[in-house]
Amino acid sequence: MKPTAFEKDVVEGLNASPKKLFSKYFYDEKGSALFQQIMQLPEYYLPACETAILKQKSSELLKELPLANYEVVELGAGDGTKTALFLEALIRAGKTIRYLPLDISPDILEFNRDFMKQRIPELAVEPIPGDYFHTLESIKTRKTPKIILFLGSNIGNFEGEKALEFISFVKKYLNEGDHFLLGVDLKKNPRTILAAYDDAAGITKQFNLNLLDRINRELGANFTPANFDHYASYNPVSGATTSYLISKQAQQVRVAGHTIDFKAFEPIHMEVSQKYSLDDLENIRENAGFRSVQHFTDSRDYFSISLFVV
Ligand code: AVI
Repeated sequence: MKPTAFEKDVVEGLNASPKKLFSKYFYDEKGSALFQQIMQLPEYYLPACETAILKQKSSELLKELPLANYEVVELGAGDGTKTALFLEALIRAGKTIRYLPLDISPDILEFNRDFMKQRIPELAVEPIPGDYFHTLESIKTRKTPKIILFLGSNIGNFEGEKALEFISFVKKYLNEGDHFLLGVDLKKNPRTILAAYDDAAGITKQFNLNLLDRINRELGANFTPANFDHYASYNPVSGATTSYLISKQAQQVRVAGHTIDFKAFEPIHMEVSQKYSLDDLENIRENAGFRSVQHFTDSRDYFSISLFVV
């Protein structure tokens, strides 16, 4: 039988040097529940900052969105709870909107639709399941002006040049006068950032180790998660927060018929969570070919919702 993409990525990643797993595989049922816990952690400031911006800066943001009609397309929409604040502000300003949440998970889209029906009954919701690439293609020919949302610092999990590639890719689906609203975590005190990815309760550690459990469950591997430690680092020059699992000892693990050798203290690269400065975002604007970008930040300038205009 042909190996799944998950099996192929895991086997290739563990045979690479340095070893690597993809953070997109964190989100099985247990991993998604752990991520919900992370979002409640005192150290993980990101969701509270983004919510504060949506609450406090909506009227400023709306001044930049002059039309009466919009389709609001949300990439990786999730449960939509934060987005509701933005959608409500648009409706309060008298705009007619249709909300198109895009997500890989049909379950979360169902939750999102039910949540919106309760919270904003007059809102037209059209969920689109699938990955970004295929679902953006499916809305390409729509004529109503678009606002594309990509919130939650999800752009931070695109490594290196991939973030700019993705933003340039999204831009291809936008016409003159359309907008792209990007939620980005900003460079700040390195200790604040590091604490967000190395919480005292150890939930982020469990979140990383859960991927080893998932590989055990789904690929019949025999990882002993307790033989690995979680290590997060932040590079204040590049703005990259990088998470690793470190093998505590020399060990062998069987994964899908392959034997993987670990040396003592050998790392597995798990995730990058990139942080940006406003200058970095200006460079992205220029390189992706947007006309302008305006930043809406929280009171501590921890996080930005940046509005890119085509
Ligand atoms: C989903 N993403 C934006 C989170 C982040 O901050 O990079 C995932 C995460 N990883 C560890 N904590 C949270």
